[in-house]
Amino acid sequence: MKLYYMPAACSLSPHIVANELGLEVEFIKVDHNDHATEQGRNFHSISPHGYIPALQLDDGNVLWEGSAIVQYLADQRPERGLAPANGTFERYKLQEMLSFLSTEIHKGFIPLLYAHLAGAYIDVARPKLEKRFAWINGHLADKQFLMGDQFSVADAYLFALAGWGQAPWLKSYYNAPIQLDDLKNLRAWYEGVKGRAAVRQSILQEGLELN
Ligand SMILES: N[C@@H](CCC(=O)N[C@@H](CS)C(=O)NCC(=O)O)C(=O)O
Repeated sequence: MKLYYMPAACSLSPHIVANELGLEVEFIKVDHNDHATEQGRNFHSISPHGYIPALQLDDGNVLWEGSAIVQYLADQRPERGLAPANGTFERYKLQEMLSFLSTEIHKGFIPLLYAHLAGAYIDVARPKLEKRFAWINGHLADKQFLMGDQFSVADAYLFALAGWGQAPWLKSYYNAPIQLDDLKNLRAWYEGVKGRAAVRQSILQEGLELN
């Protein structure tokens, strides 16, 4: 399998999941500006929307949308428990969380990431994002991970996003003007996830400096 990524982007989520599972995946960097792969291929010929992540299977089929990709990867090693079994209520709760992260957090960041263009829209977008993060902070009050006491693909996704406004090692890539320092549960969760071997491995593989 091949996973197409851009450093420090949302594709860090499937990158972490692949490493957590020890899957054989080739990680291929895509240039943010011209959308060329490391091998000089036009990424649009692989994924029609031109955004990462994209997962190319060995039979040539391509999956895009991070939420689908992480579930596909988790289902390759179901015994590792990164996603509950398909069809169970717990799986729907995971999908609910992935959808929340995708639409409310991931896309909620966009105006802040383009703060210089967003103008007054920041005043609407920032409190919404802060409210969503405050909910996550409360949700983490009595659990170690987003879905309970076990690390899941949702933690990998949130980890990729939560650093955008915070982590010093991401500032040159994604620097959103949002202050999450007071969210103690979120911070503790973030540090815990950052300490995982597969997470550190993924960060380093993307060429990011971890500090
Ligand atoms: N709906 C997609 C969105 C992915 C996305 O927003 N990717 C961004 C990076 S986080 C990207 O590739 N941006 C570069 C571009 O659109 O050219 C998903 O959830 O996977």
